[in-house]
Amino acid sequence: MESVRNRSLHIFGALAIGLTLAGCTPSATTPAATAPTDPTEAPEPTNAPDADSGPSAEQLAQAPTPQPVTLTEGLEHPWGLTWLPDGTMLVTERPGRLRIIEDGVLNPTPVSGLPEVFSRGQGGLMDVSVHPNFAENQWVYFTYADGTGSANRTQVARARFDGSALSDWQVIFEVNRTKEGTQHFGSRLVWLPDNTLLVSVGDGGNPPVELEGELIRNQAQNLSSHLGSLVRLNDDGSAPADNPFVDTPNADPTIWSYGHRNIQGVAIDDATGQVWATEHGSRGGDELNQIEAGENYGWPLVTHSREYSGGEISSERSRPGMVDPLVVWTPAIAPSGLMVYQGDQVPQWQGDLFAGGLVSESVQHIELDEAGTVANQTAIDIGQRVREVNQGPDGEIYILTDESNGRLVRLDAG
Ligand SMILES: [Ca+2]
Repeated sequence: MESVRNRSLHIFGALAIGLTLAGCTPSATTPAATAPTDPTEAPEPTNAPDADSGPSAEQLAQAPTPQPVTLTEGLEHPWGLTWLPDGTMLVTERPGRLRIIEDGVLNPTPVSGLPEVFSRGQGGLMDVSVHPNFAENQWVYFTYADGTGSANRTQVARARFDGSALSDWQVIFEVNRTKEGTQHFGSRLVWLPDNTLLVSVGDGGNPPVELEGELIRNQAQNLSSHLGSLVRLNDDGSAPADNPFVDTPNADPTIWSYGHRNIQGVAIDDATGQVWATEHGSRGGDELNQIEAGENYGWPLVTHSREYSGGEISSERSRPGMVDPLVVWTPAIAPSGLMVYQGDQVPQWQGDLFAGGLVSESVQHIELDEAGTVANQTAIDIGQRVREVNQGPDGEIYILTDESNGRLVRLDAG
């Protein structure tokens, strides 16, 4: 089963290039563009039990219906979620706290040892991720906004965690441009199998925010700028020697892909090695992308989204040499948090994507067919803004809701 998916996804990579060159738009070829994003309009699950006879065992086995179960609350705008090798959860809160959850119980005392972060608007403490070799080195990694309202940037730091406190805080990466305002910091952290680290960085903000005499969003096409990119780092923050632009004049060697507006969902399929990312559009035009090293994802030259005022950002939806999204969400779901299901509990979900939505207050369950195209998309109503979706070491799906009284929710196969 996995080997079939493996092959089909690799084949799809070639097909996707063909589609790009042919100028096909994903909104015309996938059901995503018409999928309802308002949770009140979510359709009945296609496997809804028949009222008279009830579902057969076979029907239930084919398509379980995900059910959200709240485990705990009292988290202030929780943002990122990770696990220590012993199963303990670590959760960030955007104002700048790290919290511990053990056996579903929130420890009332925040972890000590974090610096002050720039916590305004979309900025603050964002993602957290445990080093793959945590048992040997005790490193925990963070992304956060640093600076002031007139000059701020996304940073990555690591610190050693002894189970109750952080020490030896080290800033290992900072975005090489400062910006004003409180928008578009990114920022997710995901480890690749070779123990390099992917970090998403936002484009810096909406008009009228400018940098170097033009709209700051244009930085997403500037290979010397981290803004609007996905960077790949060694675990000490240095640039891996096999990054795609290490030999490109004037390009920053940490950049892995670019032309992104603001990625807040990144996931890797361990079975195939495929990296996936969701990014916010402006008004509509949110995207799901298959990420490949060295590729340009178009922003702001090519986009399905419009200015918040309604005007065009670009007349172009696709361009040769730029990668088209696999899914476009219009109206916007405001995607944040992404995972590839790799658990044992529900074999039918293997390789499926689960994408959180802030505005949609839902999790989008995206099923891929054997050819790697989107076969079906279902909105799972959560009823609160969804910031993070992540798979636990127990194979379960966990969700954080972006509220002042935010929740940890588990998605059970009902
Ligand atoms: Ca794009």
